[in-house]
Amino acid sequence: MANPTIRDVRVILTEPDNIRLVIVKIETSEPGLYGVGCATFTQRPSTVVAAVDDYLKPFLIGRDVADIEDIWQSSYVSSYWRNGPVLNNALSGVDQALWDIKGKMANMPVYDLLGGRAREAAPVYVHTSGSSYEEVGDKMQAFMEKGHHHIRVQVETPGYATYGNRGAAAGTATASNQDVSQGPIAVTSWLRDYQDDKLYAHPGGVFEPKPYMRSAIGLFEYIRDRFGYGVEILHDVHERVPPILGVWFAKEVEKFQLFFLEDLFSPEDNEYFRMVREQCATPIAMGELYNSPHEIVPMIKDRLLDFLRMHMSQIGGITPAKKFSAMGELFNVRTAWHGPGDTSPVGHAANLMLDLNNYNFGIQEAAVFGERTKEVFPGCPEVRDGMMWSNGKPGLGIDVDEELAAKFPLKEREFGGAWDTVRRADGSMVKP
Ligand code: GCO
Ligand code: MG
Repeated sequence: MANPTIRDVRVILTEPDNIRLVIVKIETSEPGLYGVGCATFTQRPSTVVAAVDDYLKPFLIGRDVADIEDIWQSSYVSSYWRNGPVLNNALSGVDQALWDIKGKMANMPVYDLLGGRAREAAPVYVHTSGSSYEEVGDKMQAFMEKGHHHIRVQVETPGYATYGNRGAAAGTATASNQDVSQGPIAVTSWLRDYQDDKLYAHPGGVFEPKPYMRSAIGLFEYIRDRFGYGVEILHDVHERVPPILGVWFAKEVEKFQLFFLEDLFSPEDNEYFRMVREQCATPIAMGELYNSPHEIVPMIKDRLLDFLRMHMSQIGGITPAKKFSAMGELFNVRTAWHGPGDTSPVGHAANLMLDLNNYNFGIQEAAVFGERTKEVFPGCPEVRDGMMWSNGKPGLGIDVDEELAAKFPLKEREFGGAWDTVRRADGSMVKP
C-alpha cells in the first residue's frame, strides 16, 4: 500500500506571549494525517515564510512522506547555496513535521523511532537574572525550592547594557553613573549625542567588557559564598568580549566550577577556543549561532567544546541534529540544545526527542512558556522537578491550535524586530 504524500505545506505565524514564533504544518494525502515542525527565526520570520511558500512547497508537493532523509538532502541543495539561517529554518519546519508524521504513522513518539529512551526525562536549566547579586540569589533560591539544580545566572553591570538582564537603558553609562571603581571609561560626547538623537538603529546601550567581567566574577563569588558548590551554575557571555579577554575570563572563573560557560566567543572566533582548551578546564558550551557543518565539525573533531548548543531549527531540524549529536558521542561531547523563549514549544518537543534518546545528553535549556503559548500549543513539554517530560504521545506529541494561534498575529516592531545595537563607550558596535 502506497504511503501518504505531501499535499500541502503551510506556515503558521503566531505571537501569543510577545515572542514571534514560526511553525510549518505539512498536510498529507491521508485525511487527518499531518505534522508540525519548528521554523522559528524570531528576528526574520517573514523571510522563512517566503522560503517555505515560494521554494520548499512547490519542491515538495507530491513527495512520499516516508522519505525524510531524501527530502532533507534534496531540499538542502535545492537552493544550491546552503547552510544559512533562513533556508535552514524553513527546512527544519519541514523536517520536524515529517518526523512528527512518521511517529504518528508508527504510533510511536519520535524518541522511540530513534532507538528508544536513554533516560526517563531530561534535566533542564532555567534562567535567573537581576540588578544585584542578592536578587539573582533570591531567584535561584526560588527555583531550587521547585527542584531545579541547574541554573543560569546573569547580572546587570551597573550603568551598562548587559546581556540577559534588562539592565541599563541605552546611553546611561555616563560619567555620572559609570562603574568608576573599574577606572573611568568616558562615554564619548559624540556617542552620547548620537544616542540622544537616536540617529542609529534602536540603541541597545553601552557595553564595556571589563566592568561586565568583574560584575560576573563578583556574582559567582557571591553565589558560591551563599550556596556553596552543590548547585550547578551556568553563564552566557553572549560573545561580547574581545577574545583574549575571553581567554582570561575562562581561566579566572575556573575556580567557581561552572557547569558551563556559554558563547565565550563569536562563531567567527572559533579558533580562540584552542587557547582556552590549552589553559583551563572551564566547561565550554557553544552553538546557538551555528548554522553550518563547517562551523560545528571542527569544534567536535578537536574537542574544543563540551556542550553542543545548536538551535535545532537553525541547523535544519532533527535530521542534521541527530547526526551532530552522534558525532559528538564519538568525541565525548554532550548535547545542550538551545531552548530559549524563541524556540517554539514544537521546537522544544523536538529537542526533547533527542534529549531522551541520546546517550551523550548534557543538559536541556528550558523556557518558562506563557499561559497563552501553552494554550496555542497543546502538548507543550512539561517541566517538573527540574526535568522536562515527554507525554509519550506519537510523533512529537504536540499540536498547534490554529484558530487560537490566529488570534495572536505578529506585532509590528521597531526596526523590524532586529537585535539590539550594543556599542562600546567609543561608539563601536559590539556583537550581540
Ligand atoms: C540563550 C540565548 C538566547 C538568545 C536568543 C536570541 O542562551 O538562550 O543566548 O537568549 O539571545 O535566543 O534570539
Ligand atoms: Mg546563549
